Parts: sequence; C-alpha cells; structure tokens
Amino acid sequence: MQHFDKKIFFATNNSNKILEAQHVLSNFKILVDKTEIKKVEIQSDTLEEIVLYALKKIGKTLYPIVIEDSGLFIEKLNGFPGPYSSYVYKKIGCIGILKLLENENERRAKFVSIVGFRRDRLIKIFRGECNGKISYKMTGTHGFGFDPIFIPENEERTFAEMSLEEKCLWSHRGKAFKALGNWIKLYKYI
Ligand code: ITT
Repeated sequence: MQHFDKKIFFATNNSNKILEAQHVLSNFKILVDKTEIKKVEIQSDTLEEIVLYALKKIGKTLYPIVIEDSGLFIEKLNGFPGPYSSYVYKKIGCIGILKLLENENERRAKFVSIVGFRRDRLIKIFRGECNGKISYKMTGTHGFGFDPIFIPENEERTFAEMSLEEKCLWSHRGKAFKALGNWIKLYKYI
C-alpha cells in the first residue's frame, strides 16, 4: 500500500491525464483526485492564457486544485493545432494529421503542457515541453489522443508504444507535473 501525505484535486474530463499526473505526483507522496469543478475553457492562442482564465474562474478554494491545458505544435503547420488540439483531435484525429503531412519530410513537432495550481488566492503555473516528430503511420495502443503519431526526441517508438511510466519520463505532462511536485515539496504549499 502506497502512503500519501497530501492530496490535490484535478479538474479535467480526461482520465488519462489523471493517471499520468498521479504517476508523477506519487513520487512526491501526493494523491490526485478528480473534482467535479469545471474547467472553463476559452479559445486563445496561448495555453497559458487558457489556464490562467480557468484558474481565475474557479475562484477561491480551501483545497488545492490543478488544471492542465496541453497541445501538439507542428512546425511545418506553423504550430497547428496547438491550443486547438482537443477540437482538432475530435474532428480529424491522428489520420487527419498524417494526411496534412503527406509527402512531407519536415515532421518536427512538440507537445506542451501547462499545469495551473490554485489554492485560496495563490495561483501558480508550470510548463513542460517535449520535442519530437510526427511518425509516418499510427503505431501503438497505449495512451490517448495523438500518442500513436508522436515520437519523442532520441526515441524510435511513439508514445503509444510506451508504458505510462516511460511516457511520463519524457513527456510534456511528466515534466510539468514534476515541476509542480518539486514546488509543493520545497514550499510545503499543501
Ligand atoms: P481537459 O481539458 O478536460 O483537461 P482535454 O483532453 O480536452 O481534457 P486539452 O483541452 O488540454 O485536454 O486538450 C489537449 C488535447 O491535445 C488532447 O485532447 C489530446 O488530443 C492532445 N494531447 C495533449 N496531451 C497529449 C498527450 O500526452 N498525448 C496525446 N495527445 C495529447
């Protein structure tokens, strides 16, 4: 049985995000629980703005809340889909992205994750990035979203071919939640 000292509440509809956050934060003895609090999502060109707006909308809370906004930024497509990744994934999926990059050798891309923390009036933002490239075909069955077409730097496998533990070592979300964990540990904020 794992022992947890602290607990934070994650406002998200994406259960994979909760699993990944829990994996990273268990190293800091922090338990992650889902909350029914809604993440109000505005459309914006920056993930930071989306996260800050949502954190402000949550209002003052006694317990610590986190939210996260992430996106896939493809170099050749001038950063598309970026902050619109969720919508684009629902509309065209991995196959649609592969089509947009058909016959294209410049396939560099990066995932970005912005994690927002709020407790009472205190708001903090953490950023994680993962450079890589878009594969030529979908491979792997793990993970979610664009995992089957994203190959992180210094790897030959897509995120979808890795275990959750391996993905979190390199991933944007892994880095952002690790930064949150380190900050909580340092300042004993919860
Ligand atoms: P919440 O807003 O409720 O947290 P969401 O899935 O809608 O959940 P985002 O608005 O942050 O999350 O959308 C980011 C999208 O980018 C997500 O739906 C995926 O399609 C894609 N994405 C982000 N991180 C990813 C990852 O680690 N692996 C694969 N795709 C990812």
